[in-house]
Amino acid sequence: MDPLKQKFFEKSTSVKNEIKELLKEHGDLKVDEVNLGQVFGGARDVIMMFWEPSLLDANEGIRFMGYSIPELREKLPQGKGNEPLPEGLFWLLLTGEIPTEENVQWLSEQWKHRSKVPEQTFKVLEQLPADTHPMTQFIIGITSMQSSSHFASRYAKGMNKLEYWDAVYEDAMDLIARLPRVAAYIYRRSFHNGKHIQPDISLDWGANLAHMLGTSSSEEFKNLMCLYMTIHADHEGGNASAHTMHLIGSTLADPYLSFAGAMSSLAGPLHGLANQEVIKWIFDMLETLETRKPTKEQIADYVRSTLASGKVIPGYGHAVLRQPDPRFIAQQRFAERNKLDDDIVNVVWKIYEVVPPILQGLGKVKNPWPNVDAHSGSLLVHYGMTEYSFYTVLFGVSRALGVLAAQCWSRALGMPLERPKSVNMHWLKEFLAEKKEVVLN
Ligand code: CMX
Repeated sequence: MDPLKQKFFEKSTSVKNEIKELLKEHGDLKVDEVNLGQVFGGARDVIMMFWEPSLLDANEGIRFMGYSIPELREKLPQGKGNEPLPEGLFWLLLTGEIPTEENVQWLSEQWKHRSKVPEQTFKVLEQLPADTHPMTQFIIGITSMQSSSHFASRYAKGMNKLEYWDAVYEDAMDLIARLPRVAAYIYRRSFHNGKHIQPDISLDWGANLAHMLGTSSSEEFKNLMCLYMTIHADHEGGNASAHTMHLIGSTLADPYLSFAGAMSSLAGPLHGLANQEVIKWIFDMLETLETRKPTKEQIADYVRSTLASGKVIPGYGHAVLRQPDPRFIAQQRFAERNKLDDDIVNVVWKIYEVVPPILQGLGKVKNPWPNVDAHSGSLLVHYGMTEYSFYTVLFGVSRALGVLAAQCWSRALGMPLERPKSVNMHWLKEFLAEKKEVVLN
């Protein structure tokens, strides 16, 4: 057994035993109550899922296995620059331990060995018009690799359920290893006339992705990709892409199919597609205002006109967070540390000063602060990637780390088919009538 698999097996077995004991003693303990507002309101805050790799606090932001983003930027092994290596994050999500330099090097090598993308994937992608949305191409690319799923083939041969986690682990490692090449291939065929850049096996996973994208050969861009891939990886289990992954995986559909579903969720503008919407909105604003250096007053007017036309301000608000997103702040720190004097980055920072009070003034927005998507596009533009319809693919490559680690956990812990309850109008009316009777009596 490889060292990461061995460590994950030990860790997940101990958590599994803990859960068994916990359920034996406290299985009936109430952890939550659901009100009618939540039934109709997208199940906000309802506790109904176990997701070991990360936990989101409304004020503090995300913690990966207990570590905040600033802590991870300090503690995880770094590449050539001073940003954490995504390999280290994946190791942490499976084991709960900060890896050593040796551990991440081993993982980097593993992913290189597993990175060959099946020929059929390129052939399938080539059948699509080059202007097909990159997320559509990404989802098709992922499903085209499904025939190499260890889980699917071992299941078909009658795999013992105690081995599910092992097969998911193998698929997770293969998929993560291949995704940078698939993503870069889509980018180059869509926006660079199919002039592809071959992988550089001397580079780590994130740097190699930067290299294959080819918009900037700078070390800074490679560092940015390492940071980007680390901070977008996971955001506990209830967000749409993670939850979709969890739900599909619970049917024992293999990781390729589950991940393709997760990416369909990520492609919605209220979720991951917001990163493209932010830059599109900024570009439209600058074109309308005929300047690359708008004043705060000009931005405020544009924000108000967006709201007046019944649209949201992309990159602002969150279903859980109630403070500026630490992932936004991490990107701001990156720009400051690298002294990026960039018009679009400066516009993003000005928007950050202007938007929160306006959203607060509406009196209904629960979180007026920026989320991760408010900043990411401006950094990509700085390093030459202006084709914003591609941005969500990058989010997706990163999100693979979190949701695939979580799927290893789900199968190791023997999580069952997910099946919450829904109700209809007839049920609600009867329920309310019964309640009224109880109150009157
Ligand atoms: N601009 C304008 N109005 C907003 C808003 C924004 N950025 N954020 C929330 N609101 C509005 C909602 O549309 C809602 O209005 P109605 O009652 O008229 O329908 C009201 O404020 C209350 O919403 P909320 O409880 O504060 O927020 P939700 O939990 O319902 O939604 C989110 C969260 C992210 C979908 C929402 O804030 C939004 O649409 N933001 C813009 C899109 C975005 O940036 N998405 C990315 C999120 C991060 C990610 O997943 O990548």
